[in-house]
Amino acid sequence: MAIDFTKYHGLGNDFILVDNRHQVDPLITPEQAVEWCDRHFGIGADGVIFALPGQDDTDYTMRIFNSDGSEPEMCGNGIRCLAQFIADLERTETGSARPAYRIHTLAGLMIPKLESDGQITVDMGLPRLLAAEIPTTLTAPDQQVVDQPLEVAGHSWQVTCVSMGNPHCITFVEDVEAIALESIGPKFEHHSVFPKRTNTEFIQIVSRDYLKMRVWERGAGITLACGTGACASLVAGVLNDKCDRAATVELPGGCLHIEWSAVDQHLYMTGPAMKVFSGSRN
Ligand code: ZDP
Repeated sequence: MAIDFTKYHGLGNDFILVDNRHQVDPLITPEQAVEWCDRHFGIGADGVIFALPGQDDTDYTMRIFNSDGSEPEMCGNGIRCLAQFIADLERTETGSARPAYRIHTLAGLMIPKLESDGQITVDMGLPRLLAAEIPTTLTAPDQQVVDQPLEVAGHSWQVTCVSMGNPHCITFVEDVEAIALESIGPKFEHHSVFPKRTNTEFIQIVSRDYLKMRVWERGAGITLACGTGACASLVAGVLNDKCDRAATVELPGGCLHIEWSAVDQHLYMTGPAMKVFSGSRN
């Protein structure tokens, strides 16, 4: 049976969106997701995202398969794409779309809001900072990992770990362009101190409200942007007193605005989500 899909991207972090609103199980398997994501033999994407029926008082549920078939808890650029996808579906079906959605994810409740300028702001909830919550064995389960040494590829890196529902390991560097991401990224991802593997961000502090970031994603490799990674990196910057609670994060695919609210301690991420094309695939 052919399955309809639509491709979206958030700053070049690209996803295949599937309308799964009438069934609680994803319409394709993780193995099929690997094939669909292949850039030469498939459709090409960093992941496949399903818009599923809501649960626990939410409008919809989001699930995502990475391009290697693993399932992350959350996806920041992906949830903006999901919100735009649902709004586009609702507009086609009823002529109008709601301004905000309550989305259930494996990382808890997320609330994307469609702004009048076309951008999408997502309430990404609270960051988790304890080692057990990342998870990492770098320190005791009830301690935070802030500016701690980690030996990777014969070099000692100072790392800070933050979970946005999914794990992130952040390192501040003088020059992000000088990092050999393709060779060093997998060594962080698969390091034995990260039992669920980790996303890895290298951050250059340009000023207290402007960060440059390059990312190696768990299960997807080098991507042009990572929303949860941008949020985690801003939190790491604040914990290390390197940046303010609101900043622009520049990624290879463009900029996100990230704010760690002093009022509710939630992360708010603002950025675009663009439709690329629709198709169907067996
Ligand atoms: O945690 C993981 O396994 C990530 N690969 C999930 C995807 C994160 C994403 N890039 C984001 O924007 O947060 C989609």
